[in-house]
Amino acid sequence: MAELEAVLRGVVAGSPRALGRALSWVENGHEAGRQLLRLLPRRQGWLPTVGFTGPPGAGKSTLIEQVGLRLQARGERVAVLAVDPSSPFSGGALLGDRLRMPRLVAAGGFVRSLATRGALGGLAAACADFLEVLRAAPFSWVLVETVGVGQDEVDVATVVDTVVLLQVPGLGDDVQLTKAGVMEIAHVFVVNKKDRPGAMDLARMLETLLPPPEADLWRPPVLPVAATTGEGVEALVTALEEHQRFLAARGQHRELSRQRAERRLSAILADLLVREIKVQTETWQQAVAAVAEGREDPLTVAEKLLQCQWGKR
Ligand SMILES: Nc1nc2c(ncn2[C@@H]2O[C@H](COP(=O)(O)OP(=O)(O)O)[C@@H](O)[C@H]2O)c(=O)[nH]1
Ligand SMILES: [Mg+2]
Repeated sequence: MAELEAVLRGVVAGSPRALGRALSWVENGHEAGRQLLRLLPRRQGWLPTVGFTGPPGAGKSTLIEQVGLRLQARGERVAVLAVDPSSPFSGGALLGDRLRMPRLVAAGGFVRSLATRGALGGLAAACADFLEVLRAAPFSWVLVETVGVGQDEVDVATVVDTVVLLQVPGLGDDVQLTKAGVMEIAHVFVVNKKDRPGAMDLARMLETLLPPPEADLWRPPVLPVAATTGEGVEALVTALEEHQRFLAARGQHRELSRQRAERRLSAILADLLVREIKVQTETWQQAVAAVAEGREDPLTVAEKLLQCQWGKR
């Protein structure tokens, strides 16, 4: 208990050690993590959050460090989370060893990579919990890197305000772009590695895929960037600030918070309910068998299980 209190105090003070501790507890799903989440002070005011997504090797880590450095130089306090939606099999090693942002850490940024194994409510819920920890600390921007592919990218997009989608030339452009649902979630398109051939063509093609500008709707900019040299990064930071201002000016904060609360509650509730029902192993096995053997349809079986569960209360 004394340890929990010390970690709580450390988180609020922004101590990297305490933050590391707190995030590990949450990552591992320990009781200490749940306790911490219950006791964290709720922050007043808005904490801008930006998700960076795109294929492996696109330059997300390189770009995030550059963006972070520029924000720190302006007096902002930056935290970076790299979220690895690892399966129990990959063990979460995908990002851990590769995520190094030495310059950003030297400039006072906080950088941490996390896995989301077995989180109640899935990847988005785990991410939301990590962000909750950071919200109690004195950060002014949070940048999230995802190693997601497909659905994971879309999930993470639901817990951040601004989604940056990285594309790079020469990867088979059509494949990148048509991946279901990924175009739709982006607020800013970055064509990284603009030093490479084909970058400008890719940027022009992206422009043609965007819907025509409409009054009062956010128009995602397409920004050619070279993360390694920093070229174009200033324009990206400006775009991130503009998108944040756009959300604030339209009173979107309240609506975003409401949507997130609804999604988190639904996901956690569904998980809790399933766990509760599965505890009754025999009933559960019978139900699974009934569906597997085609004796009953899954909707009917689910409704029966739910009724039984309610009848017990
Ligand atoms: N030529 C070039 N290489 C880049 C650029 N940005 C990143 N890279 C390189 O691309 C590789 C993958 O970068 P990384 O940031 O780890 O990509 P991530 O997997 O998306 O996080 C590294 O070798 C980077 O140095 C760029 O703008 N131009
Ligand atoms: Mg990376």
